Amino acid sequence: MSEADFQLRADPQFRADVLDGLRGPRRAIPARWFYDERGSELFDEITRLPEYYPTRTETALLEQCRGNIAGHIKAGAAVVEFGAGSATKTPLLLEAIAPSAYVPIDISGDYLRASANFLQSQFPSLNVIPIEADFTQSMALPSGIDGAPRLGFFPGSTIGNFVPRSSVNLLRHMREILEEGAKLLIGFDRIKPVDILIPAYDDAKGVTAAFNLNLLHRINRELDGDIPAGAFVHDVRWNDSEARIEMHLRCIRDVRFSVAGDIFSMRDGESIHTENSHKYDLRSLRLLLRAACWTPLVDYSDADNWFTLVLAEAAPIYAAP
Ligand code: AVI
Repeated sequence: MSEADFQLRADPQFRADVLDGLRGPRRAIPARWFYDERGSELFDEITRLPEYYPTRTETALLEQCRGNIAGHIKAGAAVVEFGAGSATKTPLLLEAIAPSAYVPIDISGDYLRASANFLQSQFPSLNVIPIEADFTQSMALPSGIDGAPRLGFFPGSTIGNFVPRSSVNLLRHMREILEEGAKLLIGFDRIKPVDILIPAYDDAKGVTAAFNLNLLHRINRELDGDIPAGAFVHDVRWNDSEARIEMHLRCIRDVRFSVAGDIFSMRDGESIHTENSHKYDLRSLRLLLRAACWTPLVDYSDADNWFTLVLAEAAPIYAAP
């Protein structure tokens, strides 16, 4: 492929994030770049692994508490999902709420349309309005839901993939999109023993390792790189002071490689930080919501306190002492 061809094919933001991330003294690449087609397939496989408890715990919890959640939601509400809907969790909520409309928002058009078509087939009379957009950026909701009470839905503990300052910014932004008086149903993964957390991100079959290493293959393919993926291993750490799981790609020998024409070298033992997954206790997750002007109304946790769903309200901002 010529230099010109590869410049055309590469996403300029991906290129900038990778080059900046590899240059720094603490190398790091944003986790959102995991999700090319192969990465999304591998993530899907992760959610079904025995070690990866969040998906099944949140689904069971939603099944259990959805009747109670529905009791807090006004009739005729529109459900606005941040991300394309899952084939299991979203129907549970839609059945319980019986909303007037369902608005999934996702940056990946193909994935969004496939998921919206599936949900429309499950709920033929529901007004499904998919929006292809990056919900971290400024955007407007469709006029078709003007005047309807709004329920935002952000499951999956995806909020944990943002560092605290970014998660507060994102939650504030969601409040602006949904507007005052809206509610938000959001999933948080809880702090738990390290011997449960580490295997959830370092499974016996090596699916999470493949998910992490896929990032190097994506860089090589899309950014004309020659990173020797075999010289890197999947490395999972619990960072106790930040209350988060970290994923890294650690070199097991000295390497020198090029990406998009730039040359990089790394020493044996150095790593690229590829993901954070923050875990919360009840107080810290409530504080995070309050910091973003969301008032927690009710929370629901499973019997082991492994996962919590919170229903919060975008209350008016009063002067406070
Ligand atoms: C998408 N997100 C909530 C997952 C998590 O648990 O942080 C991503 C993931 N990374 C490795 N396994 C799962």
